[in-house]
Amino acid sequence: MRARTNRAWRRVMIVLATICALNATGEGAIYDESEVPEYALPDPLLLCDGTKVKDAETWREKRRPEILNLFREHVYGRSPGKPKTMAYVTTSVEKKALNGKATRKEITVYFTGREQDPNMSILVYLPNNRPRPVPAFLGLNFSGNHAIHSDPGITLSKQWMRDRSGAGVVNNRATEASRGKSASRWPVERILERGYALATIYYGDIDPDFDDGFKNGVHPAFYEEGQSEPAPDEWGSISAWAWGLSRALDCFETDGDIDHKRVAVIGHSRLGKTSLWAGARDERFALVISNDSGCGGAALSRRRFGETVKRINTSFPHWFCGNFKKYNDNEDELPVDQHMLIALMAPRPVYVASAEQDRWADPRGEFLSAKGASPVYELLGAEGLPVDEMPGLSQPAMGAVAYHIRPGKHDVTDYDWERYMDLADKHLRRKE
Ligand code: GTR
Repeated sequence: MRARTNRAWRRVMIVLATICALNATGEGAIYDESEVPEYALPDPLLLCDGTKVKDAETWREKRRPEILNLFREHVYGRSPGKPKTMAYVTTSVEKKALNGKATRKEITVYFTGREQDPNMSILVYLPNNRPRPVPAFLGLNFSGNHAIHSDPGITLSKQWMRDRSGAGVVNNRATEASRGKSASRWPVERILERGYALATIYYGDIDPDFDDGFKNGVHPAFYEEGQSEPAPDEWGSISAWAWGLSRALDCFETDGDIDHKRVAVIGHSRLGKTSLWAGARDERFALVISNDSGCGGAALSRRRFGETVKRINTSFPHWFCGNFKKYNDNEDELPVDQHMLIALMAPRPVYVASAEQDRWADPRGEFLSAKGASPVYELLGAEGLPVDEMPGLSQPAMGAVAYHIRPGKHDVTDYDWERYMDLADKHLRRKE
């Protein structure tokens, strides 16, 4: 009798666990191409008043600012400009890091110039055998600068971070055991060998990634008198992270090691959404890379494949601006779609990459978005995505708009990095 009751309980628990797992992976999500509803994409080359954009000047002067504003108002939210009183303090320099291959630097950026306000720490590796200033990859990281490499000289982050079993984070703080835990996503030695610097920042320095009504992170430091949360068209966390990336560029403009005119901004997943928004709003980024960025990143919202606008706004209410919630189950009313975000990079090179098993991020939607941006590139005399059909696995297509899908899961791999550096070699390398 008792054994039977136990068995029955076990069955109930298995059913419950299955339901939870389904929820986490997107129960009810569209994973079948035949279920994608019909949709019509807004034309990136049609002004809101219905006029066709026929030349580069009209794109630059009218349509580009129009689209940028639409994304600001309806999707990511407006952020403040460059603060007048920022301060940069170099906190460490090691000229013989990584067995002499690199110079390692750490720089603290004080956003308001005041020590008591939020600040971010930039970790920089510079190749020692290349003439300075060098081109660089700049990207936010998920688990602290110290997690990107086992180099014991990297300062351990003291910031809040999500507890992750096995990642050495205890009570929301990093421990020594977390050093190098994300190293597979950051092939530092290869990046240096190929002649690039790497700069990275823990995204939680800018805004810790949880919904607290914007009490922590950079937002409060920029509230107007009496303001206690962002207005519906003001910055959510993605906009804040992207704003932080621009502040790193400000810092590079003041130092002679990194060539601020040859910086590629890179990000994975939510940080891929962020690198795209950073590249769109700040044209100083010379190359923009979206690794598996999915919904609210490179994937077209109107396809509703995998993660949808409603899903993302429900799971992560702090990522986008308040206005974006109007488009929950209402994607067709969006005045933009994500191909127009990619188009904002034009004519600068942009790389959109997907992973075969990452269906939550809608690889086809990411491809179509890169393709949908291509007419803008062509209008500006640059090469759009040079294929009409979605390429097969590991067959990168590289115009100024580049795309690949590789086998495997939602992650950043060496394959991804090598392709990004191939695109960078075409556009960021000087004949030396
Ligand atoms: C997921 C989210 C995705 C993606 C991912 C990540 O939970 O649904 O949009 O951003 O997180 O950032 O790892």
